Amino acid sequence: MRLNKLAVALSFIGLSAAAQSQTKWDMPTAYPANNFHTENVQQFAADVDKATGGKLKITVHANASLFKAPEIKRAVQGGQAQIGEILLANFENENPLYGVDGIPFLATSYEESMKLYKASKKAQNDLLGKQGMMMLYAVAWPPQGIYSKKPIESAADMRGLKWRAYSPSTSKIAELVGAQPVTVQASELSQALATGVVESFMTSGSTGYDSKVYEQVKNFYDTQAWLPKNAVVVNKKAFDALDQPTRDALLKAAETAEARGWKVSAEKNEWYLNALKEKGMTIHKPSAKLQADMKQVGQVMQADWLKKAGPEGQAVMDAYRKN
Ligand code: PCA
Repeated sequence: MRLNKLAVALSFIGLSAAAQSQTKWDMPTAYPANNFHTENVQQFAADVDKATGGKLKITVHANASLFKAPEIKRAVQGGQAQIGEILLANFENENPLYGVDGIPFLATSYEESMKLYKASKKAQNDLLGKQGMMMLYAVAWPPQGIYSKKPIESAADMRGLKWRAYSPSTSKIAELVGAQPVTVQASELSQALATGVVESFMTSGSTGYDSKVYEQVKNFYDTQAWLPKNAVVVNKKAFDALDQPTRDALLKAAETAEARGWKVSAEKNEWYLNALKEKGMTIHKPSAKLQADMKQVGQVMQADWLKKAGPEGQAVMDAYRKN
């Protein structure tokens, strides 16, 4: 009898120890399940699960189903979610350093975008650190071009257009060309187009494809203006609560996800543009005038950014230019 009781007690202890050693995290993201960033995040979560023998389970909540895109950062900061994927450029109003990869024509290829990432990562991670978070990895979106229902030959043709913005800098572009910005997150873009709330915007071939914009919009101007990045950020307290092997496994999976993500982004860029063509869109090389006008917009925004970002911003810019 006594022995039995002991056995039961021991098995309870065993059970609760097992339950305690399994950690469950929620991971909100803002883009659809079939988006390449989301697929990468899913693979990351699967890698972590495998490497930790199921000790750290990350459940991905895609397509802004748990938190809206601009709310994910605060949710991770406050611990409502332990980990999440954010678009860094969404937080430029909080600190200009977050928005450096949203400046048009500063870094326009994957190679330049990687350089800019390396030049800005520490400054951004320090900011996140002050907010109780840490960046695990970041991956660039494909280059941003202009989608428009109406053909566009120069920036003057953009005057008055109902313009979808996803970030402070995409609103600023609208202001500079005289379009009317409305902020619409990717998960609501299809609907905004279908209901006529917007008729033009800048984003990647990826988001155009994901949102089936080809059903409403026939023109894409391949300006290759900038490559904004998604970053996976973790709540520092949640991270610190993990045991060392689990932390190591998480960091290693993050490193792998970063390399995989950049590769897939570049590979799929062409695929997306071809897919848009197949769906009936015209992929235009922008006219020399349009490209020059947009570069000028970029110049204004870069000068503006440097003014706002001060010496820290200048240091990031210098480090980028130096490489
Ligand atoms: N897609 C996201 C951000 C940048 C991109 O290519 C969006 O349009 O919301």
